[in-house]
Amino acid sequence: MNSRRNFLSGFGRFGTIAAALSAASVSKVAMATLPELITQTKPDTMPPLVPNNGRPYNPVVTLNGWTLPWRMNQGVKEFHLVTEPVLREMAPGLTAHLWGYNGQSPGPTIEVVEGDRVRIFVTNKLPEHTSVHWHGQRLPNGMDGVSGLTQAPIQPGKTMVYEFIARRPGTFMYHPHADEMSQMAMGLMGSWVTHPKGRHPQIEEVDRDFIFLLNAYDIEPGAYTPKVSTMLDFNLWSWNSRVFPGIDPLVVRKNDKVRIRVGNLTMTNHPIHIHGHEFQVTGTDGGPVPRSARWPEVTTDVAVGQMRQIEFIADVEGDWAFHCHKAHHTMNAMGHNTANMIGVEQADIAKKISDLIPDYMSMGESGMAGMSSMAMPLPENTLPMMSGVGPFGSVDMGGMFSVLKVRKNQKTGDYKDPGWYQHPTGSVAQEWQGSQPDAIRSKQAGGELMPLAQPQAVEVQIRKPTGHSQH
Ligand SMILES: [Cu+2]
Repeated sequence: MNSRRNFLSGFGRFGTIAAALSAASVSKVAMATLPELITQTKPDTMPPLVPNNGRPYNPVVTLNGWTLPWRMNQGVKEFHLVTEPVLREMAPGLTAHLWGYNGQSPGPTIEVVEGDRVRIFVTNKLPEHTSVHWHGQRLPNGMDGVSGLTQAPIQPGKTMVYEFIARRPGTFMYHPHADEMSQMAMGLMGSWVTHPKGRHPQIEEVDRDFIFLLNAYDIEPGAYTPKVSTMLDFNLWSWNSRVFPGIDPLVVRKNDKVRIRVGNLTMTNHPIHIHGHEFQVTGTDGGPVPRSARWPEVTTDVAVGQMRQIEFIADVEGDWAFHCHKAHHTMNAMGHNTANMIGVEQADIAKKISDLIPDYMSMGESGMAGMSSMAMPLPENTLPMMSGVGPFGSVDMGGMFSVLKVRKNQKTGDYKDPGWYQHPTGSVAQEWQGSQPDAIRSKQAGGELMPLAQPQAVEVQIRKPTGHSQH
């Protein structure tokens, strides 16, 4: 109750009113105190939360996140979410001022079991009203969380209660349905998993089950707070409000059956791509995909407002890239709005400019790869466009990029980073040491199959001007 009193005091006389109102409305429903407010400030991937009551299930691992503990109250699972301003380290060197739930953006993952009765208290510590929409759930209309349409908004300082039965097993998310443009651009969102209550014909048991949300921010180099009016030109493409190299690897044991659940709350689609393995899309936020409707893929597009759950057997050891396939989405803020300088000789001009600006550095004369290894002066709180150092040098990546680490010696249930993959001798691409053969060039333009059409000779008759024939 202490933390609750503290935040209410922040609202001055308004807080006193809010406290009186929320206490009255809560006691009718819960007939008890609010569930303890549990917060998390670290951006680390927390170990899966093994349930200690209710129906058993195999918990998920939230990438750079955590699962919200609950309390059982007469057979009802009670959760307490609090919306509040948070500090989120998106990668070492960049901390964003975001809005989140329980100390983090995204908020904690909520995990329940099909058939569970769920009661969620939502306390609003934001400076404006909010609501929570439970994306994908079957629930009474009045629990759907659309501010103004199905409920009054949750005013600052107030707590409202949602209650429904988690009817469908699957992959879901939650987010505000009030001033969405600002609140989602500020990072208010979270994941939700409803586990099947027993064996389900379309849902397989897996060894490792990961979940994260795709989100995006527009934070000017040197700034801390995202611009909320940006519609398309975001400069930080993130997974659970982290960007590479700040995104943890997905660590699995060789031959594990792996499920990865991805939801998209950005303003554009993301083709999510994995190396070295093919997968099937086994479910969406609409439910499990019937087996007869699944096909193999190595990339699946996750459109705006969609969730995809992919599954595969991780049967090849290695450090496999796992990323969004849009090249701009694996870059950080400094990559935006830079001119293409490929092929532009800059030596002379760089010298002239550096007489005026000593720190000046010419950029991108032979592509932008050099950017990742340059020690370039950056504005404070700003990441280089791309970075991350692997065992062979710079990875030249940022944004929506991580690594699937498959190891035969990884212990069951161990998610610790095993370090870089030790490649068997002779299995790494290497420099060709022989001589370079001459290039064989075709003697004529066009191939043999379809030679170029020969232009017809046109006879041109020139009529000389008449009347001056003796020129
Ligand atoms: Cu993308």
